[in-house]
Amino acid sequence: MKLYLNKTSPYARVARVCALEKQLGAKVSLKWVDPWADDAELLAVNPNGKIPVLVTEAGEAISESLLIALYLDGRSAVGSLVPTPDQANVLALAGLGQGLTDAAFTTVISRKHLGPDSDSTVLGQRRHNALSRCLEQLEGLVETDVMQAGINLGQIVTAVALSYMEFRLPEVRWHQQCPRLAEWLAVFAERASMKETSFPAP
Ligand SMILES: N[C@@H](CCC(=O)N[C@@H](CS)C(=O)NCC(=O)O)C(=O)O
Repeated sequence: MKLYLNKTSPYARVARVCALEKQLGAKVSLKWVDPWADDAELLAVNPNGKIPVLVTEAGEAISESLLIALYLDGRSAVGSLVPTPDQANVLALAGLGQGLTDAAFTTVISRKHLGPDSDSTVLGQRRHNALSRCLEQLEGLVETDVMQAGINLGQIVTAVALSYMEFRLPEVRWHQQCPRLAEWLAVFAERASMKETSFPAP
């Protein structure tokens, strides 16, 4: 299998953490690409031009981080990342974490391409409000089974989203607003899969 990725994409990091947690690291070769450079090889496997993309051994190109995660989950016998009977809780948490990533990533990209004023547009305000609401809900979930049980996809997506905010939006002081979540992330970030895929120093 071949994973197209870069070092700063939260979506690509989710795919990579899943591969490592499923002990598939040796079976997934990493193809580093710049998704913003219209790389011909990337466009050949994903006309959408985005990472991550996982090309399977049979040559099927799967895009979208959560779909890649589900595919990888079925590729090894190591404990499922979407375990039953908690499937619904895990998927709900994964959706919440993905929403946080989307709001954070779009904020970063809008600032970069449209300038800092993009924060005060209607869409910028909506992103800001979405970030606050997602963080508040996650803070309320910290003590629940889905956050505390053995590793699952929801935890991975959430941890990567929070870590991405530390990396790209350090001015959002979510650690103070969400102390239990900050503690939870500190423990989760000690996992080998998280350390191996850490974002570069800003
Ligand atoms: N929903 C997608 C989002 C993927 C995405 O937006 N990737 C970014 C990098 S973080 C990208 O490749 N952007 C390039 C572009 O938008 O042209 C997923 O979950 O994989």
